[in-house]
Amino acid sequence: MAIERTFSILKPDATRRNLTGKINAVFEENGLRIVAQKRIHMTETQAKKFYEVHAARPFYGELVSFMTSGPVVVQVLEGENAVAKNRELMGATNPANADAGTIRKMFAESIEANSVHGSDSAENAAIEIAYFFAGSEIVG
Ligand code: RTP
Ligand code: MG
Repeated sequence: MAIERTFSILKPDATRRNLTGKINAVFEENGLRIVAQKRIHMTETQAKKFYEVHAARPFYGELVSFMTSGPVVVQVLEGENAVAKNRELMGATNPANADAGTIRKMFAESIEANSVHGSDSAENAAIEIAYFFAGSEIVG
């Protein structure tokens, strides 16, 4: 498998509880390199567009409110099989169903405040990375 990049967000519940270092340590200890990172407060417009795919779902409004409720850390992670590797490290969306040792099992508060986002495909990773980062901000 070639070296790949994925897009990650440390969500407002993680920044609020000062967990960014602990979560980054999980990435780094498992072969993912943080090649871009910045702390931002997402605007409502940004969050709505980012989660547009979920616009028809009942949780969309709450999700947008949650993602704009505090700062987030947006990141580009690089490594072998990075998309799948990150999804594996994150664990299931609902922490109640997440495997032991995953980020969501260790840190998530609820199905919504679940600490991390990770792209679900290489195609979406490229779109999501370009949504938040200029090429010059990514240093591999
Ligand atoms: P993500 O996109 O954040 O990496 O998470 P995911 O693929 O595991 O979950 P997805 O189905 O794409 O849902 C996106 C985010 O919406 C929130 N959510 N809330 N209240 C609910 O039933 C519900 N379901 C999903 C979570 O924050 C989830 O990560
Ligand atoms: Mg998703």
